[in-house]
Amino acid sequence: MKLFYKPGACSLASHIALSEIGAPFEIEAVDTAIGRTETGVTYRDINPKGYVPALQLEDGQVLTEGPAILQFLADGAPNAQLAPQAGTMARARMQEHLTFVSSELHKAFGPLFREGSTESEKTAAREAVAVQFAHVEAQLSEDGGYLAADRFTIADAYLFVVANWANFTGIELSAWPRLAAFVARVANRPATQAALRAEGLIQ
Ligand SMILES: N[C@@H](CCC(=O)N[C@@H](CS)C(=O)NCC(=O)O)C(=O)O
Repeated sequence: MKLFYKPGACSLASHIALSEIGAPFEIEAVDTAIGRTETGVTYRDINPKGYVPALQLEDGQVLTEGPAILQFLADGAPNAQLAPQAGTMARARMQEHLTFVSSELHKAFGPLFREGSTESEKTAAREAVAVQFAHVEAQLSEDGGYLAADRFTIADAYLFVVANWANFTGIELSAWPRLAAFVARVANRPATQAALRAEGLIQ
């Protein structure tokens, strides 16, 4: 399968999941501004919505929307234990986290990346992110671990990617010490390091 991605974007969560699973996969970078992939393909022919991530399967089908891709990957590789079994309360909790990161946290960052946002829009966005970070801080335990206590899941991969955007948008992550420690913990996982390296974000 092939993941269409943009370095450091939300597609990095799917890249981390693929890396955690460890089966062979391909990646292809997308310049969403011009709508082309690194091999010159018109990206809207792959994902008409124009954004990343998109996952192209061996049979040609394309799956979009990060949380759907993450769950598809986790369910297809049960040995990697990246998601609790479907139908369990633990799975519902993990979906609760995924949905929160997607619809509340990820979207709160929007004006900080959007070209043409005014300073007051950016200030309001930083305040909105801070409100959501406070919720996450309250979820994380004092002594380390992940959203679902001691087991890393795809929700942690997504939270890591989005929380790490603080470092590029003028938000001081140290204001939320458990979250800052969480970001450092996930960053140090070998699979995360491999994905960051493959996207050219670290050496
Ligand atoms: N609903 C989509 C949103 C994906 C999304 O926001 N992708 C961003 C990067 S994080 C993107 O490709 N934006 C277009 C651009 O940056 O030009 C999902 O959850 O996968």
